[in-house]
Amino acid sequence: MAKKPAALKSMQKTDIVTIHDQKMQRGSGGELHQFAEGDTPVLTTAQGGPVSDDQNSLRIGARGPLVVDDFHFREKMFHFDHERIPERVVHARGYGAHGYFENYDSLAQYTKADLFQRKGEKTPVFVRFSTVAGNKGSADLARDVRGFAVKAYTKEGNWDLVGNNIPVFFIQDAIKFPDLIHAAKQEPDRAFPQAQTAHDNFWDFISLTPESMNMIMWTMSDRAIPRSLRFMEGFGVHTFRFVNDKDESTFVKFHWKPKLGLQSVAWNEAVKINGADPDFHRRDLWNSIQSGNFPEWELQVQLFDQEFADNFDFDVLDPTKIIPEEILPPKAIGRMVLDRMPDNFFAETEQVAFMTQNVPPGIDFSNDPLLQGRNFSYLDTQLKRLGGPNFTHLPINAPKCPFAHFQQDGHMAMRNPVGRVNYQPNSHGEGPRESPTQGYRHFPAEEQGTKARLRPESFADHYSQARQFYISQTGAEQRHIAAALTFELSKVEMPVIRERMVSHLLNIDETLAATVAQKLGLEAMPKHADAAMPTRQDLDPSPALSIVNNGPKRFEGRKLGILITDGVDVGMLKALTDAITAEKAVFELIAPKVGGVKASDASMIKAHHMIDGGPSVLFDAVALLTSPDGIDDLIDEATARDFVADAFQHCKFIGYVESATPLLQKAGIADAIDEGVIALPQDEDPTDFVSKLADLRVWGREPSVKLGKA
Ligand code: HDE
Repeated sequence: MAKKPAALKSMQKTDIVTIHDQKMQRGSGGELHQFAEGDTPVLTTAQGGPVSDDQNSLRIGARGPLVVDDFHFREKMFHFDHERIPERVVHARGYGAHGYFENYDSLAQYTKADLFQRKGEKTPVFVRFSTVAGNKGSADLARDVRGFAVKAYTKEGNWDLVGNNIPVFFIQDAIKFPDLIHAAKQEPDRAFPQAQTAHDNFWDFISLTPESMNMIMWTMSDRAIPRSLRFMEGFGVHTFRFVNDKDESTFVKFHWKPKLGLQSVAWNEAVKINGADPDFHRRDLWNSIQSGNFPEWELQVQLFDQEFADNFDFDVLDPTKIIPEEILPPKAIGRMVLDRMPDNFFAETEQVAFMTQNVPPGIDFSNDPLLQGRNFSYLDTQLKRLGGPNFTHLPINAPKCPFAHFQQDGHMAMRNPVGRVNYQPNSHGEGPRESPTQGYRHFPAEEQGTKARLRPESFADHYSQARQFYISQTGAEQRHIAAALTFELSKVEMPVIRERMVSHLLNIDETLAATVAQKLGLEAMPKHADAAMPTRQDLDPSPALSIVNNGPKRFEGRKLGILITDGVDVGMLKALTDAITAEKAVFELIAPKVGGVKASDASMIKAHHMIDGGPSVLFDAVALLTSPDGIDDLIDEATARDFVADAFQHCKFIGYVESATPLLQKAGIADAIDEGVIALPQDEDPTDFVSKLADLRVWGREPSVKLGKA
């Protein structure tokens, strides 16, 4: 017979033992149970029964089999086995926060929607940001569109504006959505690549779908690798309608503009962030809200009438097109502030159900065929994901205004009607009745036509706005688009797909096509893709489309990484961190050891990261505050060299004290010092350095880095 384990023997000797740091008390039968001390609640089953032992399952003899009487074990395991619900078929990975929308002024002229009637009125909101293609556990910095879904709990029911961070979409008809998403996600036989469009199926579908070309310019741009969820725009994409109390309609497009401006990362940086911190965007939103730096967006609308729509170059119902802001300037109508994280991720962020068809009186749909298809899909998907028709009973989905209806029963019904009457009309004089005056009235648009499967002629120009987007970018941004296309297509194994894509690029911009073809090593230039309509060369660039041109010119909300060693000059460190804080930015300290360093005045300064865990990709700019003695701890560290070399390669500002020069040499940049590599002389105020950080990046450095001149 095998010997009893020592731990078991010792347990039998005492009445109170500690297991996994918990005090356990022996019951009358010798069993162990929770030691309920003071007001520590006694652990119970889901049925409320007190639990005596949650560490050991019921068994026959110390080393014998488990027994089925153990209802506590059975219930605990049953519940665990059913903890997961299906992840969203798209936008599976997301992160949400609560906040409010504050209306600037009455919009009664355009809409009767209650939330827009009164100046200063605040409406609670819940926002969920997401990537599209990746699974729930995928990394935040995938090259992808970001979802930007806002649920406003208005006094007349929930309004869901389920948008993206890009104002156009891949397809013009919802019936293509399953194909698009099948092609974008992992290939069905091999189940990879995860959270990436860099594979044959995606580019095959795209290259056979010319209507996607405008969107492709956007997704290959830096918009698809945002630096922070706080630094990206949101768009309702489709044309909607505002309807006022006279039943007059105005077309409207919705745009969220981040107060802290737009910013993205470099592709090489994104790849490294995904390794260093796959939760980079989540952590950033969590940290900023928890520390009281509440992200804010302004809601702007483009308002237009039928006459504008009739005269605009493109069809306003076509979701692959924008209306340039220079042609129709947006009007700011309110602001949204996110100021509270959910108490529980699953209950709120995972279970929130956004539906485009949730609109209050005063907001209506247009005939955009993508929007109309979405209005069908979103209700359907909630049933599958949340398991029944009562998902509106979940607190995150329930309206915050009074509501009354006769829907009843179904799985997990939690709010149940009382009394006899569950229908209307009724003779009891009880229960709610519809209200023709207060109730939602669809805009009485006159529609006519032949029932058929068709695509309007007015949707046929697939290249002109793609070109307009491309020519609106700065040189650096255009380089990034070419590099992204080359990278993605380099992962495509079928040469015919690469060639077909280049044939589309020829219709957008010949130089772009030539660059990509050359970088891919295409043997010969393909012919231009057949186009239903010639590309208009006369569309003016739209400066609003460039991120770099519209940079915030402030460091506010960004993060400086300060590399310190033993002997760091405390005076300088304090001056630098004070200047950063005054800028409403944040800083983190990186040191050879996370325990910290011994500073010039012999005080101990704790670090946020050890050098291996705090690569420079996690920061917007870096400062090297070494000391002549301390530099020895870093000089032979590959991670310290990468810290500096990456910051340089990613075109970041680098501040350095003289003793850090050997590190610049190791990183190979000592001879490539430019306006972004800034000496921080002893006893000089670092405010100048901090004010230069407002430019965010030194994109002019990029070509020299690429050519390996550094
Ligand atoms: Fe979605 N989309 N979508 N989509 N979408 C979903 O709904 C769908 C489209 C967007 O954080 C699903 O609850 C169709 C455009 C966001 O919970 C599903 C079509 C835009 C989110 C669905 C589109 C979006 C979704 C999956 C083509 C930007 C995440 C889970 C007609 C304007 C919301 C869910 C969240 C989610 C269908 C196209 C944005 C299946 C059929 C265009 C932000 O219903």
